[in-house]
Amino acid sequence: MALTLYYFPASFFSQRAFLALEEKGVPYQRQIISIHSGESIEPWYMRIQPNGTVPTLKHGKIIKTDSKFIIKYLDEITPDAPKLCPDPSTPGGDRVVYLSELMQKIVIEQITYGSACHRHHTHDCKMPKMMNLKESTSMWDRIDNDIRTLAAKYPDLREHYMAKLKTHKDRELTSEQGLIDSLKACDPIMGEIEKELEQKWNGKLDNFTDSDPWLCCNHFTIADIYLATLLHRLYFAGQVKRFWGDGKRPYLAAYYARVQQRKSFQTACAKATTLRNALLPRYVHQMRRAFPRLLGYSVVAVAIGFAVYVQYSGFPSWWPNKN
Ligand SMILES: N[C@@H](CCC(=O)N[C@@H](CS)C(=O)NCC(=O)O)C(=O)O
Repeated sequence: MALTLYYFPASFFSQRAFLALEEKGVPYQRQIISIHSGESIEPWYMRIQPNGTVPTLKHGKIIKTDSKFIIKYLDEITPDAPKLCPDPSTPGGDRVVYLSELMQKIVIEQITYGSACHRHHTHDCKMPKMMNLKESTSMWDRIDNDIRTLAAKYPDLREHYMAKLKTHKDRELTSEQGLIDSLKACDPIMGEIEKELEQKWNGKLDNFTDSDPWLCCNHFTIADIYLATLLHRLYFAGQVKRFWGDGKRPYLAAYYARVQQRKSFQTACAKATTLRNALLPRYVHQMRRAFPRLLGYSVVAVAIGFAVYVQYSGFPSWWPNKN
């Protein structure tokens, strides 16, 4: 049975699921859902993911939403592969649970949008310039208006649309204070991870081989998926200097350099976060959405052009019935 991942390449939580699929090496398909132009709130998508968020994994009739449950599900369907979520009673298994829950506490959406909108809190921010405060605010306002329209049009989905509006309102992703608070709360978590790596790697900061451990275990686990995607996002948000730049946390710096060599990371994170991947899906979706209207305009324009032509020059010779 085919696996399909609905995702957005630049989305943090999508990258977790994408990386897990690449780690597992199972065959699967991907379908981009543009979260910035309202594709994730289209009724067909809300019917499979009522939160209207990415990622979602479809496996035949089974639908898994939320990156954490997708990762757990991949363990279930690949019983012979190393576990991304090892049993907490196995060596390192308890640390996997503890550290992945710790990283879940970071409000990454606030750091992402906040950094893009308030660049004076960043250093060398890689987020597209058009994700500035004005553009981001008007983008979220536009999406919220679309949600209201869709809630009125699709009564069976109204409850989900209203819940979605509320989450958008509660988060206020573009708030500067929200960014400051989230960065502050992230710092001790990065400190704990640095300590964990120091104990695990014991002075080793380069020339890693396959036999060297990862964050908690000898193999790559969900804790590594969370850390790899987190460091990559902080790099994009221009937060390297704050958290591990200038020799501040050498193990985190070594970890990020090491994970960039990993093939799964290159596919799911590095190649996925190009400017093209961040912006193109939005335009493709907008064009697709506008297509019926553009087609309508074109038909009307051709009809008017033809009528004007007939008025001045008569029917063309190929016209079947000239009477
Ligand atoms: N807890 C969910 C979070 C999913 C989520 O918030 N995804 C973001 C993209 S990173 C999204 O779809 N945002 C669009 C929106 O909230 O409208 C998970 O782990 O998958």
